[in-house]
Amino acid sequence: MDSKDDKRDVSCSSPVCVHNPHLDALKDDILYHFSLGTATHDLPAMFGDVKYVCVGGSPWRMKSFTEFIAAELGMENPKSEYPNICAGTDRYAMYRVGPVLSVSHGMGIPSIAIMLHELIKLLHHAQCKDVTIIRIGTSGGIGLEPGTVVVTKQSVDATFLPKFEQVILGKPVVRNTDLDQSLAEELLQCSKELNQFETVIGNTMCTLDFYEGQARLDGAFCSYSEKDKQDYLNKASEAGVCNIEMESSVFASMCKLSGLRAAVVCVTLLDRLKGDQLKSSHEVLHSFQQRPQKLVGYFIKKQLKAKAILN
Ligand code: R2B
Ligand code: URA
Repeated sequence: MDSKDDKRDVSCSSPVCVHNPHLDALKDDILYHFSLGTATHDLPAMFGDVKYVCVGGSPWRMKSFTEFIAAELGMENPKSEYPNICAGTDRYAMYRVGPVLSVSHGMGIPSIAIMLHELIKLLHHAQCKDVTIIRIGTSGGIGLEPGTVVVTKQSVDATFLPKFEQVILGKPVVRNTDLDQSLAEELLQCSKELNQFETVIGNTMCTLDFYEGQARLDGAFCSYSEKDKQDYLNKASEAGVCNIEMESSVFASMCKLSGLRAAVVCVTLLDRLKGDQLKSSHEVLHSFQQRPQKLVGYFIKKQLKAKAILN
């Protein structure tokens, strides 16, 4: 099967672009996995002033991110209650404080892709402008001290190429996985100012699986040797790969198509050159997972201060 490059013109009149002529014919666009819709909810009133969207795998983590951001921005509500906007479904969770929306996406490309289709339509219907979107997550590092934060330069596939392949009507379509380089640099600068943990900019490999897909030796099945694994991870490292996770490629490609300024910020939980199993204590893993939140919290606060929205 030949693959085709998706070189469509991404310019469009809306600040958050959808490229789908069929949408105009829908009387009610039902965002099924959010339990929201254009006929049942006033999306511009609910979301029109959102400026930052942070997405991450776990619903619990995205709620705690909202609580953290509320405290950072001095926008805590007196009861400290942040209702799940998607309470009508258990597929994804969504929280909001001030201009910051926080949404969970589950694990893997299919799960985040479904969420992003509906999130991009939500931002489009709500007529949001100047939105920055950041994925905060976890990853396996290559040759980095565990706890290092990686801001993704390029998301690459399992052959180390910066592309995402989507099968459409039975044919593979190749999409670009470029992320916003100036945003990555701004985040790196924020980490220097925060001065609490090591942060690097590097390539992130996005895989379809946590075990065989990431060259682990501890899955239910494994047909390769320790040396095969080390050779593969060393090749990844030579290609500039600093960490491995499971969502960045489709995230980058969909954000690029919709014209969203996007970044991926993941902490490394272990060094994959030294092992496969996550042996650190719950406390250590928990504190590592807070690092992307802290960095993005600092970034948002700095930006809002510069725009004189905060004192
Ligand atoms: C990082 O962690 C998850 C797997 O444990 C996956 O969602 C990812 O990208
Ligand atoms: N998430 C991954 O996808 N891989 C790891 O090794 C750790 C977290």
